[in-house]
Amino acid sequence: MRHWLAAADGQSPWHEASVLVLGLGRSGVAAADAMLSRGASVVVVESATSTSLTEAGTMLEVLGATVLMGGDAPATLPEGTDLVITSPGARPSSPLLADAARRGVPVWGDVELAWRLQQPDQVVPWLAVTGTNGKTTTTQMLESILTAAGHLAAAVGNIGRPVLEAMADDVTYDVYAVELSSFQLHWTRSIALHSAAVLNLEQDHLEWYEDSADWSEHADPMAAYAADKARIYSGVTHSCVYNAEAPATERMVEEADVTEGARAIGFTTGVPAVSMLGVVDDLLVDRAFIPQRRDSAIELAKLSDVVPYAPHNVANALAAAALARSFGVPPGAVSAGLRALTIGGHRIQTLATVDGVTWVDDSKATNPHAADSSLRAFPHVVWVAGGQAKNTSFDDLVSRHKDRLRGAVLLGVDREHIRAALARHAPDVPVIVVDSVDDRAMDEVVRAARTLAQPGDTVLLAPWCASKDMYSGYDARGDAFAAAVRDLTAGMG
Ligand code: UMA
Repeated sequence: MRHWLAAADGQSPWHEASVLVLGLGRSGVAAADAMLSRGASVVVVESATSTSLTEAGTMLEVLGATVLMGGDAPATLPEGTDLVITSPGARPSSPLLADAARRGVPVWGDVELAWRLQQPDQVVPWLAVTGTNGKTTTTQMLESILTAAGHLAAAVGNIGRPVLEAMADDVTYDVYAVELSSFQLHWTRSIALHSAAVLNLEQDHLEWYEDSADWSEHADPMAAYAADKARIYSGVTHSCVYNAEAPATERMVEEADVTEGARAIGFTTGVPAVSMLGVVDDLLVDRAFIPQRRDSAIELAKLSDVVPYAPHNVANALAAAALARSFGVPPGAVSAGLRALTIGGHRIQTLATVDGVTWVDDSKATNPHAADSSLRAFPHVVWVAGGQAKNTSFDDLVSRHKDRLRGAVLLGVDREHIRAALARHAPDVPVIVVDSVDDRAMDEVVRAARTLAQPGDTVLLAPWCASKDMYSGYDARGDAFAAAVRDLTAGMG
């Protein structure tokens, strides 16, 4: 291993390094490109094959990489590998990463590489967001607020655009709004961000962590997942933003090794204490970033500026505002930024109200906590759920929401798990299980939901589960739901 790698940065002699990049997705391509442009010798390994992967591989070969795909992908590290840069989806127990661990070869994620490469001469402040739910929305809100304040900001990370890609842009950004997943945080080593927020901590992605006993100091998958989330606070220089209504996030701040002088800033959908942002009457207020915080607060925005309005979105807006205020954004930019934002589809999106029944697409609710937030927003619900449950448990939330359920329609590979939880905790709620898995399944789901709904009810697609058992992603699932609702309601109303 190169002796300089432990402290490597943008000025290190990368031309001496042999780097293996695992995965040819968006992060892998950005990482390979960054390493090639600095003169490193790069091997890219990709276990899958497809036309788009072949195209990406060919492009990197032209730039000088060796690309090993499909059947050519090795299960052990090529001799002489100094460093592995992994894609977030690759699990620590995958053969190459396990081999790297055995041989003591460092493994970083693309986020760690980006952090190091911008040191020490092109440092753009990072305001980062993690949490089980709301990350993408909060990052979008943050970017919008920063833009409203006149900053040149880029929304990067898990939101879809690797930080390395933005670093290669022709412009130099004032600040990055960075969404970080637990997978990305797992492979960080040296990050010390300007400010960071953990929005909440609930069960998700436990399949990634199911063998954590083999590669982490936490044998319990949930503890390993939480420990990765908590890494975001490591070394923070300005503000560690936590959810005052989620004690696990506050504990992460208490236990974090931050830079001296960094502050803990809470957010709450109730009245804020000192050093918090919160809600008073119909206003979002700041009692943290003003000199008079002991006895007063200032207005940042109105509740009606938060679109779509739902309690968890108010929490997201407060977290985004806290990060922006930590960066010095003036109060007026918070309301302007929130108002300017158009949130992506499939997030509590109202599709239609016909014959008194409202149809809502929250296909993005892919885990129990997101489904919980979604269900909370409506008093009487015909709940459409199912897909891949990712080892999460349905019991708590089913019993919490049983009184608001008019009925449930279940689909997807783990539908029987949800049916069993409903039978245990809400035996009086009528349930229709759709066994079809083809293109017409969603039509059946929507027709079934209509038979259960009464005027005033909401039919809510909040699946609790990932979608890949039946669809290419949550967006395709939401589109199928919206199309089926359109077909059903076309002649009604
Ligand atoms: N691969 C291997 N070997 C392995 C594992 C993976 O060769 O052992 C290959 C796969 O075949 C694939 C490639 O690696 O072709 C890339 O895999 P990837 O999905 O990990 O990475 P990217 O395409 O670079 O996308 C990643 C994030 N994906 C995941 O975390 C799974 C994207 O988040 C992110 O937007 C992107 O980087 C840019 O930062 C997506 C996501 O689903 C949206 N994130 C999860 C979530 O939000 O819940 C965490």
